[in-house]
Amino acid sequence: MPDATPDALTNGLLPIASQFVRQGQVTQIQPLGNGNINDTFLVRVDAARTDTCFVLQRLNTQVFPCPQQVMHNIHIYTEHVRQRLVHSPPAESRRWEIPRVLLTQTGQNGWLSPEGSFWRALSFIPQALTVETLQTREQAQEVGFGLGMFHTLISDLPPEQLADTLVGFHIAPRYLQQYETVLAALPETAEAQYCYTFIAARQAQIGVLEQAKQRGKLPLRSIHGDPKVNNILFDKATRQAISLVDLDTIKPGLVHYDIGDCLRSGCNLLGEETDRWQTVRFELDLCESMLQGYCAIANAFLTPADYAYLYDAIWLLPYELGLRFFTDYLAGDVYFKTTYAKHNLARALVQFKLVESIEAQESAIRAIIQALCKG
Ligand code: GN1
Ligand code: MG
Repeated sequence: MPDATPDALTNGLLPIASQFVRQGQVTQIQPLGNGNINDTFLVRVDAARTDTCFVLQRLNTQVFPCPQQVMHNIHIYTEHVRQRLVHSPPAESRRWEIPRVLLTQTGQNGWLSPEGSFWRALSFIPQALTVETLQTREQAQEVGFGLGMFHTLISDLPPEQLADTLVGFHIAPRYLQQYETVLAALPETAEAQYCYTFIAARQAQIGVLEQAKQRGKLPLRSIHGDPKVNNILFDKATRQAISLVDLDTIKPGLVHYDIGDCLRSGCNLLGEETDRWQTVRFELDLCESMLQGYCAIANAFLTPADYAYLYDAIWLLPYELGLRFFTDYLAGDVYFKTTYAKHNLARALVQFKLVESIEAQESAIRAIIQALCKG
């Protein structure tokens, strides 16, 4: 939607937002965040002279073909965590928030528009902020702790209770197969050649986590699927992590997908949207703090085998995402939203630079993991 002003964009949304309002009137609708898949808005409602907000989202049904399964998983997750926080909260007590699904006026958990779009609403968590990139070790430690808290709270949620809402998500070898089917369209630019060579040189390693899963070394667990740093909410006053939002990809998987994804997004000071891809690097000190924060709480359920594959996860997830972005660039930008012609190519280059930086610091990263494993 490149040429739509925020107003033009949101005006047509009033009838949709109103489906989720039981009391009061919608006073404002603004775009919220910058997700690559769904469309997200903040809706302000004036009810009985108090101002309240909620989050309105259109689920991308090209990506999530069964919205009801997504809602089912969110329901299972939120109910499980609510119970768990009451009956067996983690030792460390702190503010921890779970978004609530808001129902329509007719009591449904979503609304299907006449054109076939699926809309749903979630409660807005107040007194919170998000960041696009991390700058300090304290923030990194909090992000790690937040992911660890999220995993701990669902560590006793059997993954069989969750539907597979996005088949093949984070199954890295499948992304390689998809890439191979679009390769015929490889443009002869230096950047595309760099990506092609980069992928080819490493593709033998792409199955590292899936093989460990198949051999029974790494168990399927309930996971988040998309814990990028901007999905962590920090308390405005204490700056502690208080929630992990964007719950659409909660499903069975390996915690390694989450750990790798969180580190690849958090340990890159320039962020994944930078156009200065040549200078992207993986920050070792942020990596250390994030893993320390994570293990401080996740140590309770992590096994020695989990630790043994942490480096592979840190290496694989940026490689996988670079591959996904590059494939989408070659396929004509059919999956990730873009705002300019070579956007997905630029994003791929950023991820591949991170991988290079991780490889160059492999022994230092392994030493950090080793120290945590013993600690
Ligand atoms: C997508 O939409 P967003 O930004 O929350 C993608 C993630 C990627 C991320 C990269 C369902 O997430 O896997 O890591 O972009 N989500 C899906 O920014 O594919
Ligand atoms: Mg997401």
